[in-house]
Formats: sequence, structure tokens, C-alpha cells
Amino acid sequence: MYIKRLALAALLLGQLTAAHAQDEMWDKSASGRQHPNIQWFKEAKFGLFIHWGLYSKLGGVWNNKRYYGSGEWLMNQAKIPAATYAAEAANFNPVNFNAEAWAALAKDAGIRYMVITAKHHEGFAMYDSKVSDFNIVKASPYKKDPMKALANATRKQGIQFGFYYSQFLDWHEPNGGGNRWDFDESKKDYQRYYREKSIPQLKELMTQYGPLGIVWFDMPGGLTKQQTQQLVDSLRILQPNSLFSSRVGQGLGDYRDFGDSEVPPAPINEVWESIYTHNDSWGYIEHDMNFKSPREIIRLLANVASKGGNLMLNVGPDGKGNIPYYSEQYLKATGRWLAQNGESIYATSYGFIPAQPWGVTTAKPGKLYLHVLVRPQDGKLLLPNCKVAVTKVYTLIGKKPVAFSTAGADVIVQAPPMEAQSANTVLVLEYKGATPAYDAAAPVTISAQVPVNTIEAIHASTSDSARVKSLTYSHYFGDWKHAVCVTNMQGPADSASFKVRITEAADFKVILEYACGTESARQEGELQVNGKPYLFRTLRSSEFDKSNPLMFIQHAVAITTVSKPGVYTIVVRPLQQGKELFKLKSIRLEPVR
Ligand code: JFZ
Repeated sequence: MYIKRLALAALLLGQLTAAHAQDEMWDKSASGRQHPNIQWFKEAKFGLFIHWGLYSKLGGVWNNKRYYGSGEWLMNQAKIPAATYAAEAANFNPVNFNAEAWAALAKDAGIRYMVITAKHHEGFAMYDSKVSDFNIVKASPYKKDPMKALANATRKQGIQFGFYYSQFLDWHEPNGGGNRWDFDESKKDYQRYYREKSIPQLKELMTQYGPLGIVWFDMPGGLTKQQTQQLVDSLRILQPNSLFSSRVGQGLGDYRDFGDSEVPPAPINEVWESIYTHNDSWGYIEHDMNFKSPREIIRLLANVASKGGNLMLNVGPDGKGNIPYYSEQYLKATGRWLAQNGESIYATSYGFIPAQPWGVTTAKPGKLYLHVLVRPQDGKLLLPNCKVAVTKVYTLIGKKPVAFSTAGADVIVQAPPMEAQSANTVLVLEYKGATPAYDAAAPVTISAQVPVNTIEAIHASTSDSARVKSLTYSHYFGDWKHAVCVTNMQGPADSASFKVRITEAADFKVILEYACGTESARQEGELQVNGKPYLFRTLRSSEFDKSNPLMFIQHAVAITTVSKPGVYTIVVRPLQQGKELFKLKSIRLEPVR
């Protein structure tokens, strides 16, 4: 049967190259279909991404110059000639690579699936490829196939194993995508690249390394929708149980990948994954020590799970095959948290209670997990409009009963004392009856019991030409950041209004968090709290340019007195017609103590 599959695949693959090359922006056409094997992925919640290649040996340094941002893009950033770069393989010898140790670390970290770069844009295959000699067995003194060892070790730990493959960008090849410094783009034959390297290598990976949980394609290009469909059809024959990432292109992936380091601002009813670097680079950079702490990882994981997605966190091993110290230590720390709290993450869906000042929620049938990230001063965790019959509430660790009460449609949980430095304390609320729907239009809760309340732009109702948009920018290079902002507010008719539920009478300092370029600066704006106007004049922070930091300013514009609890409307708009007022990221309300 397997041989037949190969023959059929070869036939299909052969047909693939008939049509014309056409670069199509990937545009998911949600077809509602789900891969029959998707369930393990939906339950996995936490994956390990590994970027490991010839770039790892260079560590972000070329000709004694240090580069910052994506270390795996060094060849492109430094415009290294393909032949010069290829010669580096002769010094790539990861003698410290230990597949069993990597797999054991993934297990200790609570990782459920692993995806490693088999070939990145540099074109160097990290496995024993017969298609191209530019690989770790033929071109380096290491002469072994680390992917074979890692695939076996990973599966032995019960962890799904998969490959990342850059199916179009290949700076080593005259017909591959992306190398404009060595090769004339107008003379490239993408179809030839697909026919001679990309597709044959994908076949090698899908026939010689056992059952793959995931094939993580990256940067679709050069193929039409029909060709991509044929490629997907042919590869599925080789790996019918494997899930394909959405970056295969043309909406043909089995789950949705967001942009690098991007989390959707609210739950979405799709199967999706958020990918994050551990420091600021996917590939190893010796001078990038900006690692996310265990607290940041644990809270990021809770935030992603509370929106219904998976987090795949990346590590970038160095050229000797060592995983960076902080990656190892902080993955283990995350694993220790998951060992005690994993029930609130694995196999959960997003919680039906939206993010609150105290934290976020995940869920299983009849259970709501409260991830307490900020303990309110009075310990009261408000669950607004929580229309369920609560039977009990308890601490996840130790199962200690926790007091709760109801007030109308609200449930108030009395949080027990918590370790001040706890990254995330989980309480469990059990209930009878149907699970309510998530209310995306619920007012944002504002509490005087926490140091700061943040109203994100995603909650804005906009008028006229105002728009809520996700803005992408970077600090170094390729270290993408995303901010959802209210944009294009150019006159009084372009407003952003927010419905908030303020739970106590208090004075609040109002802080607008926005980015404002030179043209927008020094324009007057108006903030209204239930119609009471407060004026301000915009301050310059930075222009918006995706290749540079988008600098947000936190501009305190007013103190407002809230005389009684209730639902309020906060409106922000330009006072006069002019340039875009600013890109509003959030409104922060700090109770005046
Ligand atoms: C790509 C690669 O270029 C990068 O080196 C790394 O491997 C990353 C995981 O994937 O970078 C991308 C690709 C697509 C988007 C962002 C970064 N995107 O669609 O937003």
C-alpha cells in the first residue's frame, strides 16, 4: 500500500509543475473542514519550535559585524554570496547535539509537539538529503543526520514530531525565492526550483522520518492555488495524518498560524497557533540574551489558551548543538508550573468569561478555570454575567474550597491569599448546565481593586472613518511585534467608544496609550466619560514604519470621578478636523488611592 502511495504521489507531483508560477498572497478561505487528526493538536496547547541551521553556527555575526533580529536571516541581511555562505558548512560540526536530551527537555517543559527546521531560507538541509548535497551529512564534518535521531527520541517521549520547511525562499538556489543579490530575479524559474528541490525534499522528509504530526510550511510563493492544491494532495498521500500549517498558502492549511509573536485580541472559533521567539530571534544569536522569563511564558500560555489557541515557543540552539542556558532553564520552570496546573491548559477551550482585571479563563465541560494573574486588593474575582449554576469553587493545586457568592447574574469568587510572585494561580469553578456563549460585546470590567485597568482597542466601537487595525512593526529585523489600534480618526465624526462596567465609585486617572507621528502631534482631542468632556493635545511619539519600533506614549490626560458603580461609555475623538489624531492602542484607568 505504501509503495502505491509513493507511485500515486510521484504521478501527482509530476503534474504539479505544468501550470504557471504565480505568487499569491495567502488568504485563508475558511472552508469549515477539519482534518480528521486535528483533535490532538487542539488539545496539545503547547509546542516547541526549533530553528537550527547553518545560521546557528554564525550566531548573528558576519565579518566581525554583529547583526540583530532574526539570526536565521543573516545571509540575507549581510547579503552573503551563496558560494561564500555555503563554504561555512565545512566548519559546522554540532558535536554537542544530543537528541535524547532535547527530547527530554521538551518532555520536562510540558511540550506536546515539536517542529524543527529541516531546511530554512538559507537552503541548507539539516538532514541526509539525496536531492541536494548542500546538507549536514554531505557538506559538514558532522556527517550524521540529526533529524533522524531527534524524530525517534521525540516520539519515544510521546511528543508529536514535525518539520518546518521553507518551500519557496531558498537563497542558495538560482531558481529559489529571495536571493536577489546573487541571482537575477527576472531569470528565475520557480517551477524548476519546486520540481528539482522543494518538492523532492518534501517527499524525502515525508517518507523517511516516520509519521509526522505537523509539516510547518513557511512563506508560500511561486505556486498557483491549483499547484498548491496539487502539492497538498500529493503530500497528504505520503502523510495522511500530518497537519499542514496555514503557511502552505492558499487557505489550504489545517490550522491557522498567526503572524510571528501575534495573539488574536479575542477568542476565535478556529484551530489556531501563536508562535513566539524565546528571545528576539528564531535562529541562535550569540549576543541576544533577551529571553522571556518563566513568568512571561506562563502568562503568555494562559493568554493564548484563553483565546482558544496553541502556543509554539521557539528555541534556537547554537552551532555546537547546545540549547541556550536560559531556554533550557525557563522551559523547565514552565514545565514545573504545567506539571501542577496543566489541567487548566491542556485540552481546554477558551473560557466563556472574557478577560477581567484579575485574569483570564479557560474551560472544559462543566469547569471554568480562573487564571488569576493579578489578585484584587479585596480578593473579589468578579465573573460578570456568569449565567451558570455554580456547584463549587476550589484551588486547582490542593483542591482547597474557595468561597463564592452570586449577585444577580454575577458570580463573585473570594480569592484565597496567594503567593505575591505567583505567575498564575488557578482556581476551578464547577457548574451544572449548559455552557454560556462567549459575549464579545460585554462591557470591559474596570475595578478600583487593581493597580491598572486596560481597555484594549479591540473593544472599540468606531464611527465614520475610524478603524480598528492590527499594526505590525519590528525593533531589530524580523522580530515582528503587533499592536491592535484605533486608527484614522481625523475629525469629530471619527470616534472610538468603549462600553465599560466600573465596579466601584472611585477617582481614576485616565491614561491614553497611543502612537503619534509628527504630523499628528499637537492636535486637540476630546475624551468623554458618560458625556463629560476632557480635552488633551496629542504628544509626538513616533511615526508608524513597520521596519522600526512603533513607540507608544502613555499620556495621562485626566482624573475622572466615578460617583457610583455602573456601565459607562468612554469616547475618544479629535476635537477638530485634521490629520489622524493618533493610533490608539488602549485606555488605561488607574484608581487613585
Ligand atoms: C518566517 C521566517 O522568515 C522566519 O525566519 C521564521 O522562520 C518565522 C517563523 O517564519 O517569518 C515570517 C513569515 C510570515 C510572517 C511573519 C514572519 N507572517 O505571515 O506574518
